[in-house]
Amino acid sequence: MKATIKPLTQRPAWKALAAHHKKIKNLHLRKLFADDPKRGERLTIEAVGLYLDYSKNRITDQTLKLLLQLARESGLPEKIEAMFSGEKINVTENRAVLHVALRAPKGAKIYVDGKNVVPEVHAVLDKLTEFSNRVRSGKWKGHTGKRIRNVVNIGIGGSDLGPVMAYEALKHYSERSLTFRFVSNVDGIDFVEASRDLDPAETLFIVSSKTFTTLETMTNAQSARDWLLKGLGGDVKSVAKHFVAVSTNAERVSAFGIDTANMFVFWDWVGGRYSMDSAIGLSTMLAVGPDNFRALLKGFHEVDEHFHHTPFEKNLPVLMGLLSVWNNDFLGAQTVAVLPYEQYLKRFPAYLQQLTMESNGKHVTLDGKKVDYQTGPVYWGEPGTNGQHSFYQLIHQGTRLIPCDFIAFGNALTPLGRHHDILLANVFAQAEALAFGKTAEEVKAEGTPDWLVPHRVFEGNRPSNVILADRLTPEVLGQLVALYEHSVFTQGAIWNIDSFDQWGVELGKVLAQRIVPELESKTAPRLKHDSSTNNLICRYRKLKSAK
Ligand code: G6Q
Repeated sequence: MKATIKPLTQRPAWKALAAHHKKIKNLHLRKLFADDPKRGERLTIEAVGLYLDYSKNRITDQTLKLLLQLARESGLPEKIEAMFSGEKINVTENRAVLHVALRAPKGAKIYVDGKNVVPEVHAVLDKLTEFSNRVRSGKWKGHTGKRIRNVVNIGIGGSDLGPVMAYEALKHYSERSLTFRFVSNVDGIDFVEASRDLDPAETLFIVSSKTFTTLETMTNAQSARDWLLKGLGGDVKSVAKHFVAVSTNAERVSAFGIDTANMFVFWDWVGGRYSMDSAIGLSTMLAVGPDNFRALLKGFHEVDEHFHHTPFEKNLPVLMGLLSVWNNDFLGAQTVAVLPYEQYLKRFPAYLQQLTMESNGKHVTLDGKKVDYQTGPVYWGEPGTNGQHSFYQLIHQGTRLIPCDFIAFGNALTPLGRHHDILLANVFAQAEALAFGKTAEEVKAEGTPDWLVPHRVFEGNRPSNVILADRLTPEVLGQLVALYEHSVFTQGAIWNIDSFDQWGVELGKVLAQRIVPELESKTAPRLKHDSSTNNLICRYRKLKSAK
């Protein structure tokens, strides 16, 4: 397969897209819609309960045809098959990429190195279920015999962003008598604030770390251990009742003092940013209960099946990925705004930042050649309508092209007067205004003086997707996350990059470790960095000793 795939810019479809872009680059969405009155119905897909309206993208039928051809020429069908069949597609780490196995139904068979991993996945799910039920029902007691009322997840990156996002997204379904906190930053304030009003006797810490070596997490876990022991009179036996671990590293978990009977495992074929549906989701399961957690997995699986088996022209993640490639590589968009019109999804953009940018922020192809095209765009966003009163100005009238993904729901989880209609009116209005803008003639017709007209003109022709679902259920959350996971996969496949490694993150982990002893040493260290770093270290040492 590898040998037959040409470098991206030499693929016939890429060349055809470049020529096609020259022809249509000045075409306005106003004209595209005027010429095709059914466009807004035609360029839509509905699958697994998600509705995608992609008609407000700057594309024609020919663009779509060429993008689909590009997917085939890029080996996307074969790459999808390779992922689902457990091939080691994360080449730089020589690992399979099997988050899809985490949500496969019990009877499924997915092999890694000749071993079906699905039974293990379900064994862990059952163990998580049993544990969650014990905590939620009060059967699991803390060291002093009190039941657990507070759960603190300690983790960072992939071991934090998914749990935080899912907790916020599914708060409506959560057990309100339990308090959930998430500690990630090594800035001590994160732990101090998260623990300040908690009773250690009622607090359970989940130390979530795939490697169990991450400096931030280990530092926070140690402080949590000290805090607990201080609060419970120093009895080290209390640790077993108040700490559980989620990790792939039993040795380290045990060295920390956590009973490995209270350890929930996952595997090296689960990438950190793809792990919220593994045991890393323990805090989610504790919050919303095992049934809702399984509904979340069901939603993921539905989109996995859809991605795996649906022809590309009707395939939601494939189309979203291809449109993103078009906007990024041909229209020159450098960012994508993700704008959920659903307050519960307030952490969804932050979650997607890691998923998209850690996955596709790569500068070389799978075979190590520097790319001569743009790869992953910057993802960012805020929930609507708040963003409308701040950065939307730039999206409407600035000089940059910012494609937007609007996400909205037909029904509010807790309806309140007219709120939901007003919320949804804003989504539709924003997408409409971005696409069609307001011409000088229209502005003049409103009686605007000539000098003011240019300021009030909206060029329009700003692309957007609208994703609509019925309501934010655990199942729909799973669908949305899987939608973006596979869109990221599609983009990475076209760019021919490794979407599953993160050497940039690894670098950060090593660098800080080198400097810590230089900051802590009692005597002046012999510094061998550049003059700026040396100087900053000296200045910091002076600042802290002056205290
Ligand atoms: C995710 C990354 C990274 C990772 C964190 C935490 O894909 O690998 O964000 O999740 O660095 O790592 P640990 O879970 O090993 O502590």
